[in-house]
Amino acid sequence: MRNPFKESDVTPEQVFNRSRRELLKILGISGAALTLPATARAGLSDWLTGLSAPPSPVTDTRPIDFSSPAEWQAGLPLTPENKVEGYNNFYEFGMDKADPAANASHFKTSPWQITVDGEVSRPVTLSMEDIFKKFPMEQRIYRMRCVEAWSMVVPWIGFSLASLLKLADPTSHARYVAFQTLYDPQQMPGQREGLNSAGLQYPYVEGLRLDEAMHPLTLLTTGVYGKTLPPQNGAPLRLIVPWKYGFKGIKSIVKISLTREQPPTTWNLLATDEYGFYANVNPHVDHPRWSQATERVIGAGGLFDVTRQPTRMFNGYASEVAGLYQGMDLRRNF
Ligand SMILES: Nc1nc2c(c(=O)[nH]1)N[C@H]1C(S)=C(S)[C@@H](COP(=O)(O)O)O[C@H]1N2
Ligand SMILES: [Mo]
Repeated sequence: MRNPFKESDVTPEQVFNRSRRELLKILGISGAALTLPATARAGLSDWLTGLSAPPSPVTDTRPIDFSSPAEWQAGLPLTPENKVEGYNNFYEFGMDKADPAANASHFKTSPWQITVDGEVSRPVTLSMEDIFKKFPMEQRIYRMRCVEAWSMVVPWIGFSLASLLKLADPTSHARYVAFQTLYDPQQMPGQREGLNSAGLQYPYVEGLRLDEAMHPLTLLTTGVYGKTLPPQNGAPLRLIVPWKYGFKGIKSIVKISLTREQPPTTWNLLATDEYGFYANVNPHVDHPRWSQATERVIGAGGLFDVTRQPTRMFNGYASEVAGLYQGMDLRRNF
């Protein structure tokens, strides 16, 4: 597969001198396409805005103590820090890749509490201070693959979600885990804008099957690049499930509920045919509007760096997680 837009159609000069709207015209995107929901434009705005993400603004991150277990240090070239922290999806803070870094810098992440409830024998509410006291932090270098067909390699810091769930002690009825982002329209402009924020319903919600949630790779993430998460990356606590598309990695979590039934998930609520509950990275199952066979590598390059690589089954984690889906039709359970 190739990039849907011909680089030869646009020169760097044009890119820097023209408005986005004009650029869309050059690229042959009609006026009608501009009124499509953001989901339909995701790949496009991605291409237009992300490749030269500016350095991220300074936020009040602080260093974290962590170990670096050898098994998680995958010898992969890291995506530069300014891209990880300047090229984001966090629709509560805007729809373009540079918006979250620009708009979330004053997001108040302290004090912060997270509650684990539902089908558990010991519901718990923890502050971030409790979290750092109770759970030793580990650096884990994971591949990250967005459903929009771009990818990064990120040195996250966090701990296995399983340790937190064990603390709450799921009952025998627990089959799924539901996650919820903070709902605070005062702080999160996207939550005030309704349809202007891609039509997503807020708070952002996500979910996993209990066995997926208990898998050692599933990371509750508190930091990146040696320090606490910047707001645009989902401070102070977000989920990372490296074998699934990035949208499963819900940010700024305040609530985790163990449930009997499969919980609703934000992108699935918006477009059921396009974003499934499982969202396992799979090069053989295309998105209805684009191929998932390859991915654009977000690297150190500039605007016209369009390095692509093949996408791997389960994002390269098949030997660890394929067993979770034995006997399942992955085309139906996309
Ligand atoms: N609450 C919330 N969580 C979210 C999103 C969002 O818009 N809101 N975007 C998701 C998507 S589509 C991706 S690819 C990742 C991006 O994470 P990053 O910006 O840290 O790379 O966050 C996910 N988590
Ligand atoms: Mo994404």
